[in-house]
Amino acid sequence: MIGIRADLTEQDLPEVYYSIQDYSSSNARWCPGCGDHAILTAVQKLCREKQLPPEKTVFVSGIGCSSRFPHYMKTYGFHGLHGRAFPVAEGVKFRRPDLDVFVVTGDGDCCSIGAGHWVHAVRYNMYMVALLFDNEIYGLTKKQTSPTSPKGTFSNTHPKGSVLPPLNPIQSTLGFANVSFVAQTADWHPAHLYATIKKAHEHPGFSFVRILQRCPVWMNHGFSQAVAKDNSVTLLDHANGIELDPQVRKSFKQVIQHDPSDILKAREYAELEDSLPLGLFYQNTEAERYDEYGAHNLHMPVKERLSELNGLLDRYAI
Ligand SMILES: Cc1ncc(C[n+]2csc(CCOP(=O)(O)OP(=O)(O)O)c2C)c(N)n1
Ligand code: SF4
Ligand SMILES: [Mg+2]
Repeated sequence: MIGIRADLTEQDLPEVYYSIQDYSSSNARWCPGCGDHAILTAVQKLCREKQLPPEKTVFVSGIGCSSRFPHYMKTYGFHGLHGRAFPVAEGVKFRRPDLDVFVVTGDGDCCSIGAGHWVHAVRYNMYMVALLFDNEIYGLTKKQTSPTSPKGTFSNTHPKGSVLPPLNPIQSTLGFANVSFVAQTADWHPAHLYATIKKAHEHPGFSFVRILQRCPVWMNHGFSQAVAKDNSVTLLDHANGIELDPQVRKSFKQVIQHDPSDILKAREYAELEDSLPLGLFYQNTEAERYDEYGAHNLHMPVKERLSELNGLLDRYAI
């Protein structure tokens, strides 16, 4: 018979240390050279550095190559419906504010079919990290034009080249109500990628991170200029911005000092086209958070909760 040792206290339990293996599930099935691999590595590293308990961490995604992400994390996960990652994540956070919630979404998933949810996820400002893997194409379904595809992109839906100007996810997010954190990074800058995700995770609210992500299979020209030429990327730097090792900061040839509390300047820099801006565009830690309203009755006794619910329902009786 197994008995419970009454003399043992919490201090007597062995200390748990989570290693990268504790966060890695099966081998990722993305193509060789896909930027998603680098993002997975950065996220697993963050989980280890922060020692996030895997049973208290949730990755929610929609549908797409990027949305396969939860399968490769040994945490909780929800691989949902195309464009619907945000409402699922909001439901999780609303009732379980103790969980660390991450959303993984693609440019099609977020900016096309899921665009309505994107607007309100920003406005709700619930405490979670949203990672937009932007490869400027529909990857999983083999090359259709996405809302972020550059004008003139040849694809299965536009064999003669796409005709509309692309949507800029940073510019759009900076225009949504109650926006509180907007950053941009790139899969080919591992130190910047890691530091950005870390800053996003520390933000008390909804942090939106657009990650420029290479898809060498269907978008092999994507970001090639920026990868090849140092002057195609500009670092937005500031003491309150993304924290970088001085050696890493030095590797950026073009640097602009940008105070992330200045939303007007942030909108201006979001429009930079010749040189892709990487860094923290905007942060406001004081914005209203909707998840705080969901947690108000969590510790209420069941009887009290039921009577409150009945009272509410009575108000709507016809
Ligand atoms: C309701 C619905 N419409 C269309 C699809 C087909 N579909 C699956 S993934 C996808 C686009 C994925 O592109 P993106 O979100 O950019 O992700 P990526 O594969 O590039 O990472 C589409 C149109 C679907 N699964 N469900
Ligand atoms: S198709 Fe593109 S986005 Fe999808 S796994 Fe392959 S390289 Fe990555
Ligand atoms: Mg895509």
